[in-house]
Amino acid sequence: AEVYELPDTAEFKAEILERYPPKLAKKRAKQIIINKIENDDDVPEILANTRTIPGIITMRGCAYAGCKGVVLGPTRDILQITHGPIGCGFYSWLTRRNQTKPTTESDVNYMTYAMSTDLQEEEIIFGGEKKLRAAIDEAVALFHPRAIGIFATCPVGLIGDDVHAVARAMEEKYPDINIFGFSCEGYKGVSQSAGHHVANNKVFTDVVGLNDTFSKPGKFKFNILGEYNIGGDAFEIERIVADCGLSLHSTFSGNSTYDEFSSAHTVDLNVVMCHRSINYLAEMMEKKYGIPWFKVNFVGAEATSKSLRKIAQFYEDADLLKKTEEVIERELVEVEKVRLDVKSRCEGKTAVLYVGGSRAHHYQELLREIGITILSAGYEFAHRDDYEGRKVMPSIIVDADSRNIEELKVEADAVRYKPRLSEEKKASMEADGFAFSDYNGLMTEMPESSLVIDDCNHYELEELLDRYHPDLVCAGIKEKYVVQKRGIPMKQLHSYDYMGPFAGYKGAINFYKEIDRLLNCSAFKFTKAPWDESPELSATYAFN
Ligand code: CFM
Ligand code: HCA
Repeated sequence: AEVYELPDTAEFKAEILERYPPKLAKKRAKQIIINKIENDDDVPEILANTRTIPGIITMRGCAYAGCKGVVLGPTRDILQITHGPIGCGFYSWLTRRNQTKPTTESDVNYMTYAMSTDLQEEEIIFGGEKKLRAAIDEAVALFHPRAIGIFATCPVGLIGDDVHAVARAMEEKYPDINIFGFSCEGYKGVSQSAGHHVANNKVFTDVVGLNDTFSKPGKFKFNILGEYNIGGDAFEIERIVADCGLSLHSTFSGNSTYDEFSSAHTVDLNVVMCHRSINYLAEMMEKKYGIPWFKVNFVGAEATSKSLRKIAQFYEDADLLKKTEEVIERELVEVEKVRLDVKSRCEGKTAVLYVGGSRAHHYQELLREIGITILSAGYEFAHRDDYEGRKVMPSIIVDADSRNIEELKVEADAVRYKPRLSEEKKASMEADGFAFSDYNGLMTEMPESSLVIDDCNHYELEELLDRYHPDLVCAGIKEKYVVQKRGIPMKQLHSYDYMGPFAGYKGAINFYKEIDRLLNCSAFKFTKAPWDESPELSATYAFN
């Protein structure tokens, strides 16, 4: 890893903690970590995936967001009904910028609708199941969908509506429609992360495996798990893998359809892009259907090439390997031209990143490619394995908010689903150096003495900006204007600020150019924060 000694990190940490009440300080002390990489990628332990202390301005979202917005949201022909007050459905209405492209076989697209039961006080008092049944009747009459997902919000859980009972009853009424509910009340767990898990479990039990016949042309069939087509990322990945000669069956869930999900068990391989949101499904599909999986990363030009090579190596096919190398060589010509040009203007600049559960790590690759140093980074809701890497890898299936795969009783059906790779074959591939569990965490790849901050809050972010003056901040919409008003360019790594794709080769080019524009735009230097001009606007913290 790169060596960059961020100065006075211990003092900085102590100053932050000093101003917190003792209990909070004790907790945050375990979540603000000064990075240190010892032998064999051993990094310090970090506290993650725990409750945010109430009153803190967190960057996190809720379980409903993780389930409905993140995992199910990007699939176009599962009709999705938010059971709750209208705000939840409204605020998750395409704000994530997950895109889709209906095809001639499947021209249905419900994604542009925000469907909700719009609960009112009356239902909060007397129950909302009747209104949910009516909403399903109405949706069926209007659209006659193949599948309907129902998403529970906080008040629904509090009043005790049973979305699963409603789903079962309505499925009896409409036997040709697959209707399933998600107990993804916002308060479940501590963040979006619990919602991912709820979504994975239900998609696995109620959708995957239902269709043995749907298939796509081509050899080398595989699924990409954890790619959500934000700003068109999946379109770019689809382009590249098709050029290599691979047959992408289903993306969970960017640019996807119900047929692709229900037949996803028919492929040879799953690759996992965002491990945090979908590792559960990869594990369960391996267990039940014998489909091997490994991690890939299509963010960053080098990472993309590495991932393509690994997929090609998995199939052990000479033509595929040759074609893959040709695609890499062809694509890198333009990438390198732009990269070197941009690097000449960005080299030596610094950045901090606080994003979700995998991008704070993935995007470091792209920034490093243009010579930018990462001073600090952290996730909103990742777990320890996402930070510390393979050291804590086994925890992924028995973590805090999991009903683990044993409980789901996914006994392998050895007759119908023969493992794609025999134990012996897998072992011999591993002996030859093929790493199925090649898994690095964010900390193992960050500079020595950089600051790793879990569930970073607005107070800490502002202190950090004052102290270390990074040239660039990467985070989400809640952070954007606080940062830009200070005259620091800010790039949203969730929605990409109306741009994209940023994945794959064309994505890398888009990203380099955008960061170049941001870092070398003089407008930011003329910005004066409103609270500097009118001191009465500056925040006074309760614990001052
Ligand atoms: Fe995975 Fe995501 Fe992320 Fe995520 Fe998210 Fe997202 Fe994210 Mo926003 S699934 S963990 S829950 S890569 S929505 S596409 S950008 S926080 S880093
Ligand atoms: C979510 C979705 C989100 C929010 C982005 C942001 C996304 O977690 O509810 O805070 O800017 O990517 O759209 O992560």
